[in-house]
Amino acid sequence: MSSRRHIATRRGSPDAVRAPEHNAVGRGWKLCLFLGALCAFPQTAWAQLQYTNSTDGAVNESVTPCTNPLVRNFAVSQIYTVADVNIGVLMAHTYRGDVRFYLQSPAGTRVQLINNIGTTRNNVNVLFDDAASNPISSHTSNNDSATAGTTVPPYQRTFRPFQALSAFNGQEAAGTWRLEVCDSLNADSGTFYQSDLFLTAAPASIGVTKISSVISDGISGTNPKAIPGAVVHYCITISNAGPGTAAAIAATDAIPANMTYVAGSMMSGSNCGSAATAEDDNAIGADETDPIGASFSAGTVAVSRASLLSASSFALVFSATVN
Ligand SMILES: [Ca+2]
Ligand SMILES: [Ca+2]
Ligand SMILES: [Ca+2]
Ligand SMILES: [Ca+2]
Repeated sequence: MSSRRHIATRRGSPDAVRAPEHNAVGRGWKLCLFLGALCAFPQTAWAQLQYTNSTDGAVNESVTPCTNPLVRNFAVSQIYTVADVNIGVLMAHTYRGDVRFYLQSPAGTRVQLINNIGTTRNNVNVLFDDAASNPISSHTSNNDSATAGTTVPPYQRTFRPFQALSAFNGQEAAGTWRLEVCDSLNADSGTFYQSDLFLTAAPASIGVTKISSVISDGISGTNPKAIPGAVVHYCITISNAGPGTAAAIAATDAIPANMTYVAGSMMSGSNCGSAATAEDDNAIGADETDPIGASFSAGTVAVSRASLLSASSFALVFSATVN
């Protein structure tokens, strides 16, 4: 197949009307993007997601010393980039000065939330938030409310944690987030009741471009035209400008009536020039998620990818002939 590129038509997204048409073939094409599915999660807003663990557990220096803490996990299955983290903890304890909490991200980053604060004061009913007015070190004069019947959120008080939760910002959310609760001093004990992890998802910003070029017409070797029988090469590039990771990307492109898709012509890659990974025409098998999937059915090319990091892109190329 010739690599000569006669005319390159760059087309806008998603309605393909920003750039003028430069050849007759391009005019017949529409880039049809189902935007609702193009970036299914997260959407364009800064969304806050809540994960709750309410499995009660005893906390004391015998059962949960800081060498063997009580562990409460939060399973995050969605794919997105973390922009902000808050966490609330509800527990009863007869001597808050015994207590330490740590939060660990799927990437292994650890942040200590409380470090033996409050001496003889009772219980913890606190939302930890970097944006709070006061640090947790100032929580020394009040007993918090915490019984098996206490409803949270909202949490009774809000403090900045012992270490900043911003250490997690920019990390990927998916995986297991781990809260550790421990008792570091003899005497006095308590019960963990509930924790709520609040993760703010950074949105993704998806862009699409489509390029076409007539690569052969069976007559002219140097200046092929879009005449019947001519082969036209197409490339769809999907990019994510961020700031967050995009998930569940799916785009479709309908082949117009005056064109015929060339069976088995799809290839994927990081850009139009390097797209060399064969994509079969069906929509089944491991090749659909490795990580780029593509298929042709009922006159429509479909391309998909489970996730796309910020500031990255991928491409699908294919061919069609003029009827
Ligand atoms: Ca104790
Ligand atoms: Ca396929
Ligand atoms: Ca396949
Ligand atoms: Ca593939």
